[in-house]
Amino acid sequence: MGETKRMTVSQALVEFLAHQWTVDGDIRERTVPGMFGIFGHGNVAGIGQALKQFNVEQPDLMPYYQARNEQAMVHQAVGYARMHRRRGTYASAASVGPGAANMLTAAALATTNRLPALLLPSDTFATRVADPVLQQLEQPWDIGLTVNDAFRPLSKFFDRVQRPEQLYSIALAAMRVLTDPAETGAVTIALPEDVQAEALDVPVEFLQDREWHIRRPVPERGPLARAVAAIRGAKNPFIVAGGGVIYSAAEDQLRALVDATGIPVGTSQAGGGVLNWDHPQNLGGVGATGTLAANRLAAEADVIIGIGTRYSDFTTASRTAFQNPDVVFVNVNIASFDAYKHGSQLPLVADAREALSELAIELEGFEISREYTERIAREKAGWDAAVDAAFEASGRALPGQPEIIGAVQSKSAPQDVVVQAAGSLPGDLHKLWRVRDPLGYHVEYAFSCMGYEIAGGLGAKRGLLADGDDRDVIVMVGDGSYLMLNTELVTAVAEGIKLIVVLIQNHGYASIGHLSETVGSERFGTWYREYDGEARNFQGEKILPVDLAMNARSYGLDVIEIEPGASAIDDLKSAVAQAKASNKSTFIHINSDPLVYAPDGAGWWDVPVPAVSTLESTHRAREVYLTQQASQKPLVG
Ligand SMILES: Cc1ncc(C[n+]2csc(CCOP(=O)(O)OP(=O)(O)O)c2C)c(N)n1
Ligand SMILES: [Mg+2]
Repeated sequence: MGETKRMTVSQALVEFLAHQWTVDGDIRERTVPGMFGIFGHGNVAGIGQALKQFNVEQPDLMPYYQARNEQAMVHQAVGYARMHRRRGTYASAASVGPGAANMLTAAALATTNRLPALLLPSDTFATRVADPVLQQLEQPWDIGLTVNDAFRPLSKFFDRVQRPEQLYSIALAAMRVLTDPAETGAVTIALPEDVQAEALDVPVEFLQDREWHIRRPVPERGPLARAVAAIRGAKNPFIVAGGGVIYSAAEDQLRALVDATGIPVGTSQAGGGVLNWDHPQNLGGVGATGTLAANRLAAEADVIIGIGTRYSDFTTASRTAFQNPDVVFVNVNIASFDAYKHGSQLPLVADAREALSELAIELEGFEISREYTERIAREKAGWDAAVDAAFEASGRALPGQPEIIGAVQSKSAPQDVVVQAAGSLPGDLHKLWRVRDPLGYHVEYAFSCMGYEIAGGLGAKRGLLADGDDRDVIVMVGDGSYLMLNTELVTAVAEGIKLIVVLIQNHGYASIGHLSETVGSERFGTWYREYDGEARNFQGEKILPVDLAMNARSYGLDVIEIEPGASAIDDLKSAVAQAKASNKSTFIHINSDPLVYAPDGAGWWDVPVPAVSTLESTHRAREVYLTQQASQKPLVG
């Protein structure tokens, strides 16, 4: 046996993680540049001691960061990973039981978004000598089961270090999945608290620098030839670009292809930024929250070229977006699961950048017709005018969300990053936000998790700062999401990390309220109002005395409150400019009218309406639902 070092499992794991490097072409960076930890029993001694020891001996080895909630640790890791195009992410260490369980939501978010996050939940004793310990889940039918088993369905990799010697194989397998573009997501290593503190003789080889080269598989020749033949035979092809284009850093290759061929592009939420908003071929968002321009052309297209998209129901408008009866799908995706969606017979299982380069070569000389080009220009101009109109200040005391977005957009710099996740903002941003940078549009809409906004935004800012990039992160957040998880503002203050937060106060759920109305449930439970004891609901007039500006001020942020009135939009513009000029975090509070909507993009979202009901509103909604459902294409693939 070669040289060894006597250390605990935790010390070995931390030192191992510090020596992992992701390599992508010329870029080489730490795969795990730091670790979050909220300590309790389970990790205060094991991982906590290891971090302390390294903090004393080699402070740069594994920087430690605090968070206020375990869920928010993982959101930050995901925000960072997205800004680094999946090359790096943080580890998140939690104590046993509730600390670990708090990470479940965020694990699902990472996996759903195909973004890497390394989770280190502590487990109860492997020896079970002191069972049941504080916070241990006891299941009489399986005594070995712990809270951490709930990570299994949420993780792309899960294992538990039951014996110290297992660390090597588990750590290596975890890193492979974390850095594999087709498999990445939540990677969970459960660490029993006794094992964390046990010693072993670690081969020095395990602790040396190790490189993980991002795989970029090229398309196979046969599938490529078939895809090219289909595209060459197309009259009106249409590209659906997703997050895979950005993670693969394939924007230049996409632009080259559409410049040469004229094929128009619609983007998913994760694909926002693949082309500048004003590129003539960029029709903006496609699907349920898409633009009229993209949705009209997607509906008629004979060949859909999906690139790095999961084809979520929002992207496909619940399988109503592609109405050409003869439509075929060419799907470029590194994950075969996605490449075969829509029953595609033309899958290209490949890296987006490699596939786009090959397609550009093979499609040389192919161009869409003049007629189609003119149609694209017309539809785009029509939508651009609709956005201009939506951005115009209305002068009403309570501005609508579209004009608020317009004001924020007008004062943000082209490279600034807008962060959002849930509520009515993702849909409005998808339609309206004019993306001017590949990383400028950060809307988490795979899991659409309320509470991601501030934590994810902080992670995104960390990602920028790690590269010495000082552009602003602008978190736009609704009152509902804010109330669900806002405490990472304290973390931002503690580390002096600058965020700009625009809080849109509309006293409830504009999004689900509108949805509730369209499905016949009359906004039940979607307002934040004083409880009406007689009616036994929260539907009354009395809004709550909650003051979220004061809340943010209490955390130590600079706060700007926009007073309702004719000048609210101008005041908002000045506030954003002031926030940008500051080097501290600023919280901008604005009241908004939840009943003002963005222009219609003719997208549909399938949300089932009850088949029988005693309510007239539900009957009416059911009738509309059945008509819309009729255009849904049956599930194939
Ligand atoms: C954790 C979580 N719970 C529930 C939902 C369902 N949901 C989506 S949007 C929304 C309301 C969001 O309210 P707010 O942040 O105020 O935004 P608004 O709709 O007013 O724009 C809810 C409850 C969700 N997306 N995430
Ligand atoms: Mg709201």
